Amino acid sequence: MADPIAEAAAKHPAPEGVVYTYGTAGFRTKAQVLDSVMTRCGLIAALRSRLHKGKWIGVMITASHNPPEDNGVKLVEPLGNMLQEEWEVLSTTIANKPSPEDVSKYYQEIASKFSIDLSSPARVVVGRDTRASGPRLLDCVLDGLKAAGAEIKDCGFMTTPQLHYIVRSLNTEGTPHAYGTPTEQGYYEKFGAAFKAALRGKKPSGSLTVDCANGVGGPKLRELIKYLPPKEEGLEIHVVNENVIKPESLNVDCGADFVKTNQRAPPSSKVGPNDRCCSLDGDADRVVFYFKDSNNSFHLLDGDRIATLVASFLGDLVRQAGLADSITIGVVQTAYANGAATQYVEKTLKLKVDCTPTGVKYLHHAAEMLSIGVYFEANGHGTVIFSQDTLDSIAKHEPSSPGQKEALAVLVAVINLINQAVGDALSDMLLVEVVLAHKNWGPQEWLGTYTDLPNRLSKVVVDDRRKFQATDAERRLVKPEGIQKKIDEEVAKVRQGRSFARASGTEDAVRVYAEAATRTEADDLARKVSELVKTFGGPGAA
Ligand code: 16G
Ligand code: MG
Repeated sequence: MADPIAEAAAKHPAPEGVVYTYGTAGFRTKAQVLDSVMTRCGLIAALRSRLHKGKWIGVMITASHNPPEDNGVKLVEPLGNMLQEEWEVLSTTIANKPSPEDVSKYYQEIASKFSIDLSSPARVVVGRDTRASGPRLLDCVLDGLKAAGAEIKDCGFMTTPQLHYIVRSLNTEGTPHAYGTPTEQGYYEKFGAAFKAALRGKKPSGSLTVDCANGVGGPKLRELIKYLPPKEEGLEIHVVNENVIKPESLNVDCGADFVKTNQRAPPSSKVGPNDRCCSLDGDADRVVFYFKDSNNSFHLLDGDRIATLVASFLGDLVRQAGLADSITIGVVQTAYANGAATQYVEKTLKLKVDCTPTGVKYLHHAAEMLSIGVYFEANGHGTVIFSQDTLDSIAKHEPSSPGQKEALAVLVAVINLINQAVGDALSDMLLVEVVLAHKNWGPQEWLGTYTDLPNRLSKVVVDDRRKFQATDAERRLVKPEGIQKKIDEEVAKVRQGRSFARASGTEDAVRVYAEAATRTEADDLARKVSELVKTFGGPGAA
């Protein structure tokens, strides 16, 4: 008897000798070795949907900020969050099955383990970024989905957050928690209207130049602009690096990762002093801001800055609306957050800070425990989530003065402007603009809230990064034995020192972060800790 699962797997055989891992943000590697993985992810998505009683599951084909020749795939849960960890393991296992028959057998095993009825409906929605390998890899996913008998919605080009939005909207349609109209147009309508409402007639000063990394964010931002107030009343946006016709230019000398890593504007950037700029990454789920001052010095306003700006604004709104007794705000960061940002949140804003391991899913999860959880990685991934209790308190709150009423109106509009399904560069960008407009701030005032400690991020290539095992939200190493004590000794030698080393989740390397009171001390500390990592991770080291 024909076995459609094995047939689909046979159509896209696994290359020999490649080991795949569903990492921090899905499978991600050279596009040429991903065909088999795509088909198998299609199978997993169909199973996952059936386990969720036919709810829509998302499949996003993207490699985010990686070079143009890479690609990847990640799965999206019904409410728009990242795939549950147990299923990351199942995905890794099926991706590494050698033969089509093994794939089919494992597919059946998952079905019986979770009592999944393979004849029940499965629904999967697929999106992709603008990479040249996208169409071929999409076909591979579709072959998997068809073999599994899933209903398919192909959204074509999408930013990652747009796909998350559509998944969540499809699954909440017609319920009291309906997220939005489950179409791309619905996305623009929702966020465009919320931006206008949140501005409440305030006009952002100057203009904003948006570097779209030559990725999918470019055409999608062009579309979104049509739904924003005209520039005379609202925000004047200049779109740059939007060449999606030339996929080999994706993320090259532009985009959020370039700006954050090199601490400078893209070479193509032609803006004047104090002009606000921001850069998206290749799938537009990450954004950083920056500007040059009148001395032509570059200043980065990264994820830490977005978190502090937004947390302070939300704190003010909650207080002004008379809701401070029932709602508390917390900020979630990773160890990469600058020590000065953490201190500013704790001491100046007087808000609680949680620290989690690197990766959006960890921050998102921690933020879900808070009534208002503001989470951002320094690299610009992040959003704000509001608990159901918080949303209910806001909905039923009766303002007792015109001031309270106004603050409440802004708060409600801001909630609609935030993509709670996942961090969204376009929605985060509009949110920042709203806050700056309300505070009547330019980038200088924003930068002036606190002074970053000088810091250095280095990468050390080691024989086996798995030797490096971290604890305490990746702030300390438990393995290799003895290394942490040596790191502590180096940290103690510099003023305001802090340093940690962790194995990358996306590359075969160990990353070292160091900060200190001065640039020289920070650089020195990074160098010393990198040397320790080399010694402890070198050939023959335990
Ligand atoms: C992935 C993660 C990002 C994290 C980065 C760390 C998502 C969507 N993306 O890009 O959050 O900052 O990996 O990379 O979770 P690293 O482990 O190589 O340092
Ligand atoms: Mg990305």
